[in-house]
Amino acid sequence: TRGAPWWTSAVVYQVYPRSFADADGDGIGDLAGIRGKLDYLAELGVDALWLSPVYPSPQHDNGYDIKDYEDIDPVFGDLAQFDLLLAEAQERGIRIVMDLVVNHTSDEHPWFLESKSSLTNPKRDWYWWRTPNASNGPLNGLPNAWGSFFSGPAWTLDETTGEYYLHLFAVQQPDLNWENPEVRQAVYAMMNRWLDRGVDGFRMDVINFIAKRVELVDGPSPSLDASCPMGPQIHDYLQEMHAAVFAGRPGEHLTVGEMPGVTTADAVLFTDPARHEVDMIFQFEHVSLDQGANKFDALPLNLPALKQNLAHWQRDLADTGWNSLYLNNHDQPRLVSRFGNDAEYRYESATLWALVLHLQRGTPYIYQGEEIGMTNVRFDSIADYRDIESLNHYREAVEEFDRSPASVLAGVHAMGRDNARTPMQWDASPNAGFSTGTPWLAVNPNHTGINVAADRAGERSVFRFYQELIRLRHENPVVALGDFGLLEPDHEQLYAFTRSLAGETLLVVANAADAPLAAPLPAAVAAVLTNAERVLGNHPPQSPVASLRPWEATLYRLP
Ligand code: TEU
Repeated sequence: TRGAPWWTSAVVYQVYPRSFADADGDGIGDLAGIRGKLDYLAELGVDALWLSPVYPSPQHDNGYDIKDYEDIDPVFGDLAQFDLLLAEAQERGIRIVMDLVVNHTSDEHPWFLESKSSLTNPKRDWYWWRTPNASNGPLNGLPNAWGSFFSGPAWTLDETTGEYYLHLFAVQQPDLNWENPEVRQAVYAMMNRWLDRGVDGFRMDVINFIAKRVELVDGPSPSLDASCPMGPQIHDYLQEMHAAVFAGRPGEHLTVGEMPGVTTADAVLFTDPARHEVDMIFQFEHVSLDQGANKFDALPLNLPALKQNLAHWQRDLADTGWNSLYLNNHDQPRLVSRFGNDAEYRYESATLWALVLHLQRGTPYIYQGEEIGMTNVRFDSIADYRDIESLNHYREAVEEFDRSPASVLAGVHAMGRDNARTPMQWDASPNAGFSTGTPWLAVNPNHTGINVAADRAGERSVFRFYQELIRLRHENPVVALGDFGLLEPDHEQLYAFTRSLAGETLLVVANAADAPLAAPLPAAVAAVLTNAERVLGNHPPQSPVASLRPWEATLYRLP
């Protein structure tokens, strides 16, 4: 891997600060809490932390609604605390990647307060303002038919000036107008200040949405579901950002752009190093396969579809570009509940998906708690939930569409974002060792059995399995850079693939099902298994390999 950027052999760990560790006992996680867990993260072996937003915010969307890009929200600490965290992480060889949320600000950001104050304010054009639609058609005054991602229209009328502003997300998250060069320069200057402070990069929230298809904004447009708002000028913006922020700066910073709705062809353009846009993106195709009409409409997992989709990303970005690898984050259900069996085979299925993901080519992201196999939660009442997306969806579905509360709650159980946001389970004590106060979102009752202390003390440990995977990536160029080849793409329960580099080949063989996979294994897999050396697995070794046990996953090195 000599010459390749550091992140090609690295693993990133996502911290959701609100839910990670609470040092001051107010029930909300904080920077001091994260600092207290740096030794834990160093033991796990991760190379970088991505911190979900810690900037001052009214917290309508847990910090993705920022009112000051230059400071730390008092609920998390202050800039001095931040500098300490940065220094102590970097001392341990752990880099810090910040969340950059610049598609929108909070409606309490001074930029927006100025912008909305009058039609002639110098910052009026920093956001998307439109006059009410004159026709009395179905839009009923709305400038276009876009719906927001958090239910309801993407436009809200502001009384002060009688115009609508655009918000792809919550009413409290007005979209910045990147067509205005002043907006772009203000963002670049802010990014430069964080880099000067010493941070190692940015995860860029819905960054492809900063460029809007202006003809859709102003046209008799389809709803947002039918078409991605991303405009073609996105490439110009990202190249301009690169030149203004990263070019000429010493050190290698990591940039990962979150990009809903993009294809592999888009991704090649975004991540081609020669184009200087971003290092990698978070794509959404593989986490949309089990969603029906909307994201709360959960469908059963179709394994061939999932592995073919991920293989398609592996293939299309093999020569140019780079993949990120993730199966969950703060917006997605827990992977062991969604793709595995979080009851009877929790250890086996958590480690199977870990092996399958970490052995692909790209940079793996671990979401906090994934490394101990944390699961989804099922609160009995919608009153126990905090996520704005789930709450808005519930209200709309029950009150406007007359759906039964039980069926809507079932969707939230399966797909809601609070599944990922319950506090980190450190031990079996009443608040799971997360806080001495009352947690802002209740801990998952299963923390008495599923927690860091229990996992690490156990004979089988998800944490130790992740440690092994991280070590393998650090030490083996074939894991970081090898070519990917999917075997048996149509098989309903076998997930098998090879990685090869410079004459060395690794083989992953996994049975992603509760049922055993009876011998003989498909010929393509059986043939390469002969004489293979077992490197890592989640079941005791068997020799010769006969039928695969439930959720059995093994990594082999081929002779
Ligand atoms: O998410 C963008 C996004 O499109 C989705 O993942 C979103 O969370 C939603 O579930 C769509 O149905 C990013 C952040 O990751 C998310 O936490 C924020 O709420 C959102 O942007 C707005 O900033």
